[in-house]
Amino acid sequence: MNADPRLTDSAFLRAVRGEPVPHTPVWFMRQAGRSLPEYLAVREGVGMLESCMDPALVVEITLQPVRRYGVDAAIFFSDIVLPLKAVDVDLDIVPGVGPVVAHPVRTLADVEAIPDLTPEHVPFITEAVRGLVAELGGTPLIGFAGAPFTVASYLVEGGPSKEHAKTKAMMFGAPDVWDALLRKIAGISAAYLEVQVAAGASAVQLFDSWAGALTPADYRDHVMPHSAHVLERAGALGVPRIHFGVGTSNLLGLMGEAGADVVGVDWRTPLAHAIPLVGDRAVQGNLDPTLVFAPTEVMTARAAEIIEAGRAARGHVFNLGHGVIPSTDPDQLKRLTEFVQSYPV
Ligand code: 1CP
Repeated sequence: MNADPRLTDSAFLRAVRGEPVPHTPVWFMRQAGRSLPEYLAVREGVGMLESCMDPALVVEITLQPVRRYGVDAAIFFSDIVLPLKAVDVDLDIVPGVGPVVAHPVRTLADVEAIPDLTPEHVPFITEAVRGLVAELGGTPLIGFAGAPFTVASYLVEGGPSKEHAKTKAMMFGAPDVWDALLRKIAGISAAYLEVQVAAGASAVQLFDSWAGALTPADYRDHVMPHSAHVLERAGALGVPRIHFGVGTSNLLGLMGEAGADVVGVDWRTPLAHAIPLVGDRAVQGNLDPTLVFAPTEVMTARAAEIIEAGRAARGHVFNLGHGVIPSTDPDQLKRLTEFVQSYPV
């Protein structure tokens, strides 16, 4: 692990450990993908899941934003539902919609029918990560997985959802099924991260994108122990763990306590508010992704405020407050990267 000394000493890993940095490291959630013309070109006629299972394509797509922007970390090109597909859950990622599950999970028997994930289910992931680490040299690769609540939402609803009503109905009304489901997903997500780290990923991010739908008490009682299990298994491998969700200002303390080294903050919560809540941990974020559509000087003025606020944290990794919006102008992200990397530390 971390064989290349440039990795250990990279701005990203230094910030994550709370050490002095040469510049504030920056990467963007969903940097690989829809906003890049070179992405659309290589994806032409290839389905999303098919792309994720093609190591050469995964290497190329993951590297595209690193080449174009010179960001301080790469995020592995995959999806949070890919490990479910790998264990043969009948699902697809439908263009313009997202993950769609053919037979939503409702009963204990449905949960028990989902196999656990072993490395043999995902040889293409091992191959892609190894290939990437060789190409990336001193740029760290962030592996990722979906957190149990967010992945459960797709499995129970059958697709994207705003209210997560069926999911929460199971959580409130069928606690035994819920517990079994979250335990199952936690095992799959942890095993998926273990494969990525074993193949050379330098850090991991656990995406609990939809956890903001929960009250702190419900998160603590019904979700947090399962996310903590995933983070604990990743931590046992010696890599830093980033824990991110959207609309989680009421959960930031718990998301840190779940076992994160870095807490991702969405754009709605000012870093000055978030930092005292996460304790002695680094933060990641949190420019409003729509600010890249503003004039460059408006965008960079906001970025400067965020870097200044980040000084109060143990460490700060600059990012957007959620994923890159598909219609984003790549040139504007390039200017943002250069601005952050040249801003005095
Ligand atoms: O930089 C990258 O693009 C890295 C790869 C990546 C990541 C980290 C993709 C590719 N998906 C994800 C994670 C992911 N997938 C999350 C967590 C991050 C977040 O909150 O944005 C979630 C919730 C998903 C589920 C998902 N997959 C959605 C959201 C649907 C909804 O509920 O609103 C969508 C649209 C997808 C499809 C998808 N995943 C990734 C891409 C590039 C796409 C678009 C499909 C395509 O290009 O055909």
